[in-house]
Amino acid sequence: MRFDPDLLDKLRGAHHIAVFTGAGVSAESGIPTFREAQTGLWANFRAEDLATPEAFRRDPFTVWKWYEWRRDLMREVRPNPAHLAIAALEQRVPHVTVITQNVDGLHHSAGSTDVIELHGNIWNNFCFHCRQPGEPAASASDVPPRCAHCGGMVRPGVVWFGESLPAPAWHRAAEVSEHADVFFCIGTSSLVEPAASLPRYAQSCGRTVIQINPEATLHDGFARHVLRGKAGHIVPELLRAAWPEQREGA
Ligand code: BJW
Ligand code: ZN
Repeated sequence: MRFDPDLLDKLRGAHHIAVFTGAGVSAESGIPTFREAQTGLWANFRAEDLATPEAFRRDPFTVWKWYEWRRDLMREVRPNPAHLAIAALEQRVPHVTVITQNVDGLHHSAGSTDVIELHGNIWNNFCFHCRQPGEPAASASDVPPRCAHCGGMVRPGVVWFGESLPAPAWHRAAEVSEHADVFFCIGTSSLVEPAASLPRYAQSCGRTVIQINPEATLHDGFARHVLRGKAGHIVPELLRAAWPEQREGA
């Protein structure tokens, strides 16, 4: 694959790179994305029946079972070449910040050291009633466990529709988007706000936005460079093209 020489120069000269990721980055690890018509996590459900506080209030058992099913799916998955290449950027660029919408923890597993989780982490739990952290999800249970403090039901540690994003994570993501020299936007449909506003914001602050996705998205218009294809192929290729002298994984 041939890349624009301006893009390669920009990467080599960057002091700080932001990498904004969505479900597409984990697709090649075997985790279904959300919105693909046949195979997506919501192919047979409506998001509002599973990923809202109202859904949990109405039917905590179904919501909990859906998250336990997803945790089972994720227990065996490994980071793919896209996660690994993003982590390897840290050997080439002084500062790399991953801003992820994903809840699977795979950027950490791949070795990225500065990861902002905008939508939480599926392996954490907290009390739906008093918000005290619960036991992390080590072993599966069919029903939501009870909170040790107040007896309320424990829920997964993710951000549902209608809930605010964790304030420290959101403020830091905005700050990084404002200042990073290069802003990658990888594997997200860019439909969910407020996260989807970050590429727009980075572009309005004069940052170089690079979009990587096999499909067209709403944010292609904000990108200086649109690279069409799978993240697991394009991200490692891009690193090899920008830093040909450095070995893979180093
Ligand atoms: C590949 C690939 C490969 C495939 N390589 N690419 C206007 C302004 C502000 C807010 C709103 C608004 N209108 C509505 C709202 C509210 C709402 C919202 O955005 N709704 C939209 C549906 C319109 N937002 C919220 O409620 C947020 N909170 C909020 O706004 O707080 C303020 C507030 C408070 C009180 C009242 C009202 C407002 C919270 C949003 C939380 C989202 N949570 C979820 C679930 C997390 C838990 C869980 O995992 O179960 O987060 S929803 C789901 O979507 C998940 C994802 O992180 C998120 C984004 O999805 P993503 O990653 O983009 O995945 P897909 O499947 O959509 O796309 C995959 C992409 O990958 C595709 O493009 C493929 O082509 C590509 N791909 N293979 C590279 N190999
Ligand atoms: Zn509690």
